[in-house]
Amino acid sequence: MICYLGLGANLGERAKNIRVAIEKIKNIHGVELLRVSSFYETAAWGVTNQPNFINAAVKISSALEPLRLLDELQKIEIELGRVRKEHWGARTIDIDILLIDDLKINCERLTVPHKFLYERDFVLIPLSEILPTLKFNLHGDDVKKTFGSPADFNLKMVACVDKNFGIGYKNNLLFKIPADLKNFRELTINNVVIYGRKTLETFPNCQPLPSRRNIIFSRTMTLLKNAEIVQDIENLWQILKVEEKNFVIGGEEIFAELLPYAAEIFLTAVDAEKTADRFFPKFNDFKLINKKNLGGIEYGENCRQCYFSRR
Ligand code: A4P
Ligand code: MG
Repeated sequence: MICYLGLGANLGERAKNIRVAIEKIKNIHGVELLRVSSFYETAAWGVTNQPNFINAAVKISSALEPLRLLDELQKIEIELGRVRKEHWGARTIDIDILLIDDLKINCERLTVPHKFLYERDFVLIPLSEILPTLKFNLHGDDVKKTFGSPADFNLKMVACVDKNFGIGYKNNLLFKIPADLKNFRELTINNVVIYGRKTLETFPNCQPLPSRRNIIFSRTMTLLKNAEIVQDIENLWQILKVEEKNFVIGGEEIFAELLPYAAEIFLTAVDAEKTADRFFPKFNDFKLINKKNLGGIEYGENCRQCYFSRR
């Protein structure tokens, strides 16, 4: 089932609460996070004598029964709320189920579509960003885009894949095609490259890539010259800059972790089949914008750079 969730926070580190809640949603067994909206600063709706909210929406696919999904989301609210409760004495995150496919549910614990969905701009504006076909009317409420969403970083993914989306075998890339490497360099040079420790180990002398800001995911490494190390995704969001171009370059786990937050994919598709043990994750929510032949001697016309962007 495809579900859309609305998130809101008006106490504590509001944007962080929402980012952490989104990571927790991503980690629910049976749930796959597909897409995250921008974050919006919104005036309190209903009971108005309270601080402004940050609101956002996410798209997930869920294998859980709706009430089980609600259970899991409420657990996350409690986890985040309880921590905050000690400091602030109030709940700091609200997660609502907005839509589940075309289902209509009306039971004691759950109403879907959410009963006030069409009455609140703080829900409609983020939701319509990730569900462009939504039909709705706005009410002129105070809702302003703000920074703080992982979507602000417009993450770009770059990989070279075979016919089966294989990217690597035994800790090595499947392909080292000069035309593709040149293309990779042109894309990433003077920009940011984000990757995992195992990818670092495939580079010459295990050294960061020159003339680029290197950000490496590692739980064991703490220091490396010409690189910044991040332990987790929240750590990554804190050091990225919206004005930089941020390229995610591998490997499999890092692609899978960051795909829901990505805006663009540059895939070099090689018309060949290789033995692989690492793959680029499946992606649906992107559309092919253009294809160009990269040429080169080895694969000639069968090596194409395909550029995808969010639908
Ligand atoms: N429930 C029924 N349907 C749903 C659904 N589709 N999704 C039940 C989630 N829960 C649903 O919710 C109360 C009960 O609603 C749950 O036990 C569940 O079984 P809650 O989250 O415990 O309490 P709440 O959030 O205070 O109540 P409610 O009615 O969900 O309030 P809302 O609608 O969430 O409104 N202004 C701005 N700018 N931004 C906001 O995010 N949020 C609220 C809270 C008010 N004003 C706001 C915002
Ligand atoms: Mg609620």
